[in-house]
Amino acid sequence: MPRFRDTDLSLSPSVPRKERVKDPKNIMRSVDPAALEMLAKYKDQGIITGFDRYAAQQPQCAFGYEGVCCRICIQGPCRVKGTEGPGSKGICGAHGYTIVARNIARLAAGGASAHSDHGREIVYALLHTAKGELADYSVKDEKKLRRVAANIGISAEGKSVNELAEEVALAALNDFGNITSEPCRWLTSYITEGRKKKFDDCNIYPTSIDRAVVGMLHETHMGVDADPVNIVFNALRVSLADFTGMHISTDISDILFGTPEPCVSEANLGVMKADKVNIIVHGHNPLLSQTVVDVANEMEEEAKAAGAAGIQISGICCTGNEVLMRSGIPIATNFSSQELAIMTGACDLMVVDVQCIMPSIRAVAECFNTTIVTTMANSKIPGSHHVAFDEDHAVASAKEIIRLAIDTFKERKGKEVFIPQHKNKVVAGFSFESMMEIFGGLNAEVPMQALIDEIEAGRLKGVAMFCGCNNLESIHDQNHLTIVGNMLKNDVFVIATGCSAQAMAKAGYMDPAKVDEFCGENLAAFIHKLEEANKDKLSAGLPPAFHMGSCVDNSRCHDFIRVMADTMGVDTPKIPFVATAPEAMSEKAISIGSGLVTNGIPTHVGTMPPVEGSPLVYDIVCRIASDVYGGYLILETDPEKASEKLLAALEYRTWKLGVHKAVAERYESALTKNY
Ligand code: BF8
Ligand code: SF4
Repeated sequence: MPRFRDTDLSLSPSVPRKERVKDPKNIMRSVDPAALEMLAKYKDQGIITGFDRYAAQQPQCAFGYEGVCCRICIQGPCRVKGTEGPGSKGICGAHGYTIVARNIARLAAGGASAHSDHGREIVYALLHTAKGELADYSVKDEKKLRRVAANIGISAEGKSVNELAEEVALAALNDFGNITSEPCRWLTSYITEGRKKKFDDCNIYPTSIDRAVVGMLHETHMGVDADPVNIVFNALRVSLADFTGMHISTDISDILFGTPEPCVSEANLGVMKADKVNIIVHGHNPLLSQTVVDVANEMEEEAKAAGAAGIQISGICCTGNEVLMRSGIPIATNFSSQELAIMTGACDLMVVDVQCIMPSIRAVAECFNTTIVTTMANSKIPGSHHVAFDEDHAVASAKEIIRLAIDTFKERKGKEVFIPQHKNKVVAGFSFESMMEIFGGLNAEVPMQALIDEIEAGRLKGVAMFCGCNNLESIHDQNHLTIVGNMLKNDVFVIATGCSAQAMAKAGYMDPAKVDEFCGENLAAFIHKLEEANKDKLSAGLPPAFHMGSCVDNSRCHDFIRVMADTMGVDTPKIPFVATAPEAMSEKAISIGSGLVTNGIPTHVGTMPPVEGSPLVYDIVCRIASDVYGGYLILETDPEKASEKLLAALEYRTWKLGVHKAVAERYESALTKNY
């Protein structure tokens, strides 16, 4: 079955491998004006950042890049050299396709474990809160608690808030370690009937998150599964475990800290203030960062007594997204430029938890007046300050950290501060619930229908979800901004999470004033219609691209997909919805991407995952996956070409759905589902 009506669009990336890293020795690899200013200022001054290290690593090992390097046992590393002779296989005889499949499956397992373990921490916090053991937390969003309980089939009747919270927390924990053969509850509660049948038929339901990850590590151990088709399709079970962990993380975080609502903020290094105590929260877990934000107000006077004008908190990576969504805390920057925030000289303290924290921040901090504070037992950096974050005394831990920041600020006097004056206004906070409330302004009964009407009338081309990281294989932020620009201009409704959302926020794509500049006529008209219908509630207006949160909040996008499919009366592989991770970097991006594919979504990745070493595996993820699940990967490193392919995938789905709808109407029959 063709994926695109335009059959000239190939499955292969348009840029040959050797030409993908443009100008490899040039460290000015960004389109973010703040990052460029900072890189220019410190060029050749001996401060080494990821931009220098990227250049130094070029050219990177071709075996690893293509996925044909195996280090799974210590006879290795084995590299697949050529197609014939003893060197064409690993020492154990593993074929290139086995090696590629095992490597990619293990990446997905790593991603699922990161998302899910983060979720588990939050679930324990809810459990202990519900039992009255954590004085510093409470159920902030009782409505969400009740909604989640209802979604997963727990009756709230006659139960106090804490009793219900305890039951929900225990149900979540069960999804991590369930010992029966029942599939994960958080998964089955949030997918379409069509997907339930598909996952059952294909036998890829995870019964518990931990079991799925352990099972995949076992399957890919030396001398176990050699069948690439089996490995790749079983890796999809891990991606569904990842889905489960993400959804648990989002749901429980909302219960503890509140479901996000539209809020106004700013993004880029210009949000830092030279005269204030600047604290940057970085990582992923909101348990600490939200507490730091909550108590910072109380500490303003202490900061002023130290000579500061106050306390300025800003965020990097997904912890930044979490506190932006719930408390309007500005974004300092995203993944690739994290060290540059320290190089402003104004960052008094950077507090980190888990994931996507470059170990190099400590070395960079040594050249500036910055204290790095690690907080988690499983995430330390040699030489940095460690404040063991203690949920039993969250407020005390947060105060200790803020006091450290104030002490560091006192030592800043007389030292150079250089904050690139670039920032943009941001309207964020679009949880799935608030999106539906906004769409409800146009159609109160079936909010999603408001969007579907636009698509069916041909005014909008569909929805594009942006997610994932930065990866210096592309120019920092360039893929994100090129593709979002093309989607908006072509009247595609855009939702975004993670560092992708942060790239857009920094560049003004989340500023309501830019709707007419960035969006095609029809999309701009739709956004203005939504603004008009919600004008009593939304004083700040609506942006061109909608920020739906952190990476675990891709679960909010999955809710969007499910409700869109249910409202359209078809399963997810038929809806005009595409996803893109324009600059994917982390293992989590692999698990998110494969979860989207399993959920029936064409998913573009703009930096190459290590699959090119096996044409068979490449074909499975880009083509065969589609025949089984309806979703597939589009691997394309050129952002212009990628935009074309994404638009073509949307066009194909809309066209196909339109044809079948017309037939159903003409013959007064049910809509066919067999395509
Ligand atoms: O979890 S987008 S670089 S920060 S992995 Fe990391 Fe990638 Fe950013 Fe958020 Ni997601
Ligand atoms: Fe080499 Fe096989 Fe060991 Fe991999 S598992 S390192 S291919 S011997």
